[in-house]
Amino acid sequence: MKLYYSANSPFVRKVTVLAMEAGIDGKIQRAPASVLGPGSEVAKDNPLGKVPCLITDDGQALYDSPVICEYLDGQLGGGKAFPPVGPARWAALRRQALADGIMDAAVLRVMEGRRPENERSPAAQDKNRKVIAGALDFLEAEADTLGDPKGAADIGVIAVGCALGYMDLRHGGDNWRQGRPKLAKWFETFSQRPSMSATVPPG
Ligand SMILES: N[C@@H](CCC(=O)N[C@@H](CS)C(=O)NCC(=O)O)C(=O)O
Repeated sequence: MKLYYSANSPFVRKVTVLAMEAGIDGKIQRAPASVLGPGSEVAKDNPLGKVPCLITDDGQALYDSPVICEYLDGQLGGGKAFPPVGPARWAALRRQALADGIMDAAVLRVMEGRRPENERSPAAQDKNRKVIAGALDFLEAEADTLGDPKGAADIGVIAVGCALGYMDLRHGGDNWRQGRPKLAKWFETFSQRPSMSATVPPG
């Protein structure tokens, strides 16, 4: 299998953490994609021009990260990270969606900050900040349900860990831990999992 990646992408990190937790990371070769978007090399396989994109051994291109994670877990990893149909599954998928939403808004803030100053939208930045803050508040409120940060990790908590890691990487100035002590404590221990410490983004 081949995984198109960029080193700091939180979505790529989510895929790698899941693969490590499942013990199948060694089956994945990595292809750096430094240029993204239309016309890029990855766009030949993923018309959206985004990473992560996984090319399976039978030549199928899979995207986006939730699809890749479900493939790796279900096809090769023994199905530990995606619970079977039932309440635990919907809770894990909903939590992944929430964490992916934090990542989306956090990435948009980075992209916006790279635009020429006269093209930036303070309203868009403000909206993305509020989206992130609201989602983090929600996670703080449900922090007691995140489970043992040293125990089994489903796709929901893996995604939350990667979203928080990306906040530290790109938006440290937000001080997301402030006012969110339970989430901060959970993340402190979750970050120490070998899959998390091995995938700290270089920045
Ligand atoms: N929903 C996608 C989001 C992936 C994404 O936004 N990737 C970013 C890198 S962090 C990207 O490739 N951006 C390139 C672009 O938007 O042109 C997923 O879960 O994989």
